[in-house]
Amino acid sequence: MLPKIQPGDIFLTRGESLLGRAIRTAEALWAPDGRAEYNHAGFFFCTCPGESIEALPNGITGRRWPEEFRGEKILIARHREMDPVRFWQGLGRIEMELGEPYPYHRLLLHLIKPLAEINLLDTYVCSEIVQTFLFFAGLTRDRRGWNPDDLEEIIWQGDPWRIVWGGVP
Ligand SMILES: [Ca+2]
Repeated sequence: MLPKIQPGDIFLTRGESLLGRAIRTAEALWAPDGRAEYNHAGFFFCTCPGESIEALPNGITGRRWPEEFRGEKILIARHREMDPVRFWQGLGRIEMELGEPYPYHRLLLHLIKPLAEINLLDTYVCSEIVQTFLFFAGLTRDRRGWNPDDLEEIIWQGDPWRIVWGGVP
């Protein structure tokens, strides 16, 4: 049974492309547990049908849940304090990024994690889109560049995060 998505739910996905595998390998180098399950992140902005906002290879755009996620391992999580006001505050900032190209150069910075904590151009890889959304929603104060594994580690710490769904749709 697939979950009912709420605006502001965030997700992590695992892709088997060469790039996805390369990202997980780089993440694992810096991971506290030495492994990385997911290489991509985004959030949902609408309930039914679920529509996402993500930094994808064709730019900052969206996909439709669950059709366009089929075959990908996904973990969906919800912050206890996400509400309509916070959601619109976060989305208001991310709307400025829609249609922007994918910042491939920042993937290189993420190879050396401390460098990824510097973001002079204000461009975002996938997990940084989620992080910026949460920052402007007032749900994190951390502005150092997160990768998808950082996000997973945060989610598994539990409250205020709760897993909504995990699996392969
Ligand atoms: Ca990990």
